[in-house]
Amino acid sequence: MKAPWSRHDWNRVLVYGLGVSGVAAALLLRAREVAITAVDRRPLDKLDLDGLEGDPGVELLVGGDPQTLPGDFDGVVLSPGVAMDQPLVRDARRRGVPVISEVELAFPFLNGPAVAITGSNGKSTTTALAGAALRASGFRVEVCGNIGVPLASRVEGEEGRIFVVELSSFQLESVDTFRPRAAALLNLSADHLDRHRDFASYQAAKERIFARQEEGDVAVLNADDPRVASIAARARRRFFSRLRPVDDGCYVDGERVVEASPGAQPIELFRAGDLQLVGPHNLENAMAAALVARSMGADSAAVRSGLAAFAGLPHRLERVATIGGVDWYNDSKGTNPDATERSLAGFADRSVHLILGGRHKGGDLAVLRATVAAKARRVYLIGEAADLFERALGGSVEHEHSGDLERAVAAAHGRARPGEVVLLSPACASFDQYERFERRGEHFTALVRELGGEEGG
Ligand code: UMA
Repeated sequence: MKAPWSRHDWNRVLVYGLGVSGVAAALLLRAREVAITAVDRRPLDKLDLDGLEGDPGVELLVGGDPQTLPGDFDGVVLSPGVAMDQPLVRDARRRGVPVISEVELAFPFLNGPAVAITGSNGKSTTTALAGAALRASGFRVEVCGNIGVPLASRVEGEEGRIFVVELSSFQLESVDTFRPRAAALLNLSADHLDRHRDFASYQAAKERIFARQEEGDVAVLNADDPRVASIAARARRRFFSRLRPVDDGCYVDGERVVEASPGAQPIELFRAGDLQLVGPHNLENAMAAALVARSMGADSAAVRSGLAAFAGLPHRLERVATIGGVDWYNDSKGTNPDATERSLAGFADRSVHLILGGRHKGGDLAVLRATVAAKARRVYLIGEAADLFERALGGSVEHEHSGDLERAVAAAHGRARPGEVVLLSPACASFDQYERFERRGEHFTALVRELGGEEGG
């Protein structure tokens, strides 16, 4: 029997990009008997198609980016990595063919409410924290989206699950009806400016997370980030702040994180010391996650225990070893200057041997200068962006050109003294030397482990 096709009356769809989200979108469509043409610039032997290649309802066009829409289609489903200015996408829009993201495709099929988290930094950690807090409160939860699990791949399953979805600007660019019951925008700083035209269009993509919310929904906003705090929303706006009390939301009061709601007594939600995660940015992430969970009815004690039990995600300020009194941290997911600055904030002044560099994504690297000069004892430059960083840091800190991670790790090992820290937080994408940031982080971890020492937490 044909499965219900609730929103679109589509019979023929082009799926652009065959990474994990394109394959999940294609499988969702095929389960509903929609004919698809699947496009990817990579050759067949480089793709993992999960059985799609043997399906007569799937036409494969691989090994290049077509310049025009190859036929008549009811819609185009975009993978996040495919830019809206690709010629095929432009052609589809010119012809009036709807172009939607994989998240938008999946949304009408969800059999439970969605909550969503975006921001320039901290969104994966916050998504995982919100999932942990909701789970501790007894909800069944699917943690998915940009964190690595396409939303389309989680559609099948029991009813009543809460979908906790991390969304990137790439995914938000082409959502239309997606309506999260609670949505958080954590912070805004320059990122992906190689893909978005300018900061304004990057911010506009991020704000789409709130566009379809209704009055009973909740918009969670960072009161300490002026660009975020001033965003208007139809939903109830709840704020989090490290710096001052808020009327509706949560804030830091000494060691305590307090939740305030209009017409109710403030309550203690958790304590900063409950968290296993370190750094001021993680306190913000935990507050945002708590508000998202509370919006869905999570109990305050369960929120506290869920947040406290969470030990962190790999590649995000992950302590991988202590060797001769030196702590080694893998922060390979620190792929823009703001992320690196946040990670540095948690360390003592002049204690960090910082490995920086990779592929620059646009934006001003000099924003890092003051923090790097304050926190770093020495910088080890790697990858394509090494010269850009050298100019951006302007001689404010000792540095060397290491070229790659092997040499950077060896050099830092030779120089770091007990009590100091070696931190890979490159402020750049990995694609000049690695397939993805996880590979870079794994390589770093392997190199560090070869040096010996006790394992980290
Ligand atoms: N492709 C083309 N033509 C193009 C561009 C890409 O054919 O013009 C093809 C590539 O050859 C490749 C496929 O499209 O085969 C890749 O698609 P994709 O880059 O969208 O990757 P997916 O495997 O589908 O992973 C995506 C997200 N990737 C990106 O946003 C770049 C993953 O986020 C996400 O976890 C996954 O969907 C599940 O939702 C990664 C990421 O780097 C972690 N995100 C960025 C970030 O966090 O900063 C936004």
